[in-house]
Amino acid sequence: MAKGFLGRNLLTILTVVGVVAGSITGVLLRNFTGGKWSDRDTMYLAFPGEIFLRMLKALIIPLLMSSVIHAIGSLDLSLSKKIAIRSILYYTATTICAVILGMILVVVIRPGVGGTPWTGDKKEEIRRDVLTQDTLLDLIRNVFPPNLVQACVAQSQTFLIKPSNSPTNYSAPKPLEEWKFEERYENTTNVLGLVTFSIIFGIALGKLGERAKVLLDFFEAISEAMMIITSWVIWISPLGVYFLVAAKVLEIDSFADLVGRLGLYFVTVLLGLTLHGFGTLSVLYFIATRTLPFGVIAQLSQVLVTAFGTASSSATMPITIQTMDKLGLDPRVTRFVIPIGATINMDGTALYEAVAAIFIAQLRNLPLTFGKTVAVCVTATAASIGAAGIPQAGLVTMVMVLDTVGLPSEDVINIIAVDWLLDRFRTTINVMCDCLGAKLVDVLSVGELGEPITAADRVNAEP
Ligand code: DAS
Repeated sequence: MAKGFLGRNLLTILTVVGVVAGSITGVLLRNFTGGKWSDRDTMYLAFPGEIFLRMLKALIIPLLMSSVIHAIGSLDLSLSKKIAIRSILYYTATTICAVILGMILVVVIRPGVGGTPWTGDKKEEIRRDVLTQDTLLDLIRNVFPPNLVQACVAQSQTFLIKPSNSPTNYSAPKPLEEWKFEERYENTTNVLGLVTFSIIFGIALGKLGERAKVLLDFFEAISEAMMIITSWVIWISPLGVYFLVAAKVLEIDSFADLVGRLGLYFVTVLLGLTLHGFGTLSVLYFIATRTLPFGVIAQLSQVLVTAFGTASSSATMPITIQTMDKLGLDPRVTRFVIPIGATINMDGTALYEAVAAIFIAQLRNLPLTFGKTVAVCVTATAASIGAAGIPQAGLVTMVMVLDTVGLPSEDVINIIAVDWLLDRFRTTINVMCDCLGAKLVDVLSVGELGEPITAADRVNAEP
């Protein structure tokens, strides 16, 4: 029993150890040196952690595009356009509601506001200047370009135009003060463009039917390979977290203040997930079916506990589908809604990413205009569509959200200490939302799929 628990939660335990050890190291260094660490020393200390973050960033594009293209391209549109339209409408409505709820809560509760004035911007600039002068470190850094496509473009530019024009440091977004909404929005569009292209390309492949099977298998293989690589990289997180936390403790002005703000951030996300899971989803379910979903939720206990324990929508899927069959849903609906939902419908993740990005901006005392807040929410929605149903996938795409909206992606370290636990809660809401979606579509599709069948009928009917 204990061995099983340890095996299932080893990564979580190691990550917590990494956070605690990093905090102790940072505090000890701070005391022994009287806080006289230069920015260069802090950057060297954070350097292994930055390599970890760059590895995560490099995963985003292949993981995001392959999972969305395969998920959309595998939709069986012949089954019933109505089921597909109802499912996509449900996913869109619940994700938008989640992001708006998250935005309202983090703007009202303001967990990051009033914290120690974050002097990191200047330090960020100094750090980056320091690094670009150290060709050895820069060379190592660029072995892990944060964005493979951007790296390819930049590299091609070095051949096509004067090298001085090519960015020597891909990951240095402008500090928020220099953030022009139009420019950042263009960057946001790039990320959105990736997700939008993937959805449209997936629909086109779906229309090709058998002719596109090989290509869909190709994208499925890429998606699964990227999930394997992501699970490998995530195993480095305890080490990456250790160095990033130690460096951050040295940089910040008040450790106690950051811990307090982190607690308020944790409560904000948890409140949002709870309100969304038992409030918003219930209202949407009632509007569509004139019944409340609490009876259905009560029958999902095994699914929700599995989602919380594994922190993975994909790993929970077999239990989810089996439970939906036991509840008597039409298997044709379940096998349509659940797999797609586990890939592109992640309300918990969308809410968490909107809250986290705005919390990080608040920590830096950087006022977000309405337009910039909208850019954060739009990017958080796109990131949740692209996040895979595996542990801490939301952390991977969080880095993309920060990069896209102009916040230094290293700031993800401010929330990494509690991400392993929030991941479990947001995965539970992700799965709950998928189950309620399947039940809602099943209720609305009664009589439209010809003879209603249950999994039992299907098993009996099979030769
Ligand atoms: N763990 C992801 C899932 O399986 C969610 C996330 O990382 O945000 O749904």
